[in-house]
Amino acid sequence: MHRAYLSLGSNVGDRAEHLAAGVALVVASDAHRVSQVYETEPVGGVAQDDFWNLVVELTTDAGPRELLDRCRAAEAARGRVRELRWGPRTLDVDVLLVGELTSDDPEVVVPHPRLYERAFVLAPLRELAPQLVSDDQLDAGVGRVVALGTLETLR
Ligand code: PH2
Ligand code: MG
Ligand code: MG
Repeated sequence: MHRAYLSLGSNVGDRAEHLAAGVALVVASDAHRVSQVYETEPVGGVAQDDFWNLVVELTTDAGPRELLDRCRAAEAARGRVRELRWGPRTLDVDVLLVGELTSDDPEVVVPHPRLYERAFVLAPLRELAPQLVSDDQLDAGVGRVVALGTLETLR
């Protein structure tokens, strides 16, 4: 068993419903914890609406490939079409960390290569795992983020 962390984001349609459905699909039957929802400024890509982002921690035996399959199934279930890189999306789910494992599979690089660049990942990750994100790392993350509360209170 290891602790794995996934990042979920949505900026099209009913963001709370996309995130809630996404969480249910990616956790499968694994024990898990969910961060608050953060309203976040889009980083990169085209001008687009603000995202809602959160991070899920899984206690799991699943490896990077199996987690990637779950991410893709959740995205497909929310009607995501492959679009512009970094463009608007109903649901994006990315594998951030899988315990101490590393993966150089080009489809699922672990740790996520941009994990420490982005406040929309660092703020919810630090909420669940403060030991993984220092003050300086959080300060270096790009983009405005505002905690909105738990997903349940937003639905
Ligand atoms: N995802 C991206 C690119 N930019 N910006 C925010 N705020 N939130 C995201 O989830 C996000 C992004 C690529 O997946
Ligand atoms: Mg992404
Ligand atoms: Mg993605």
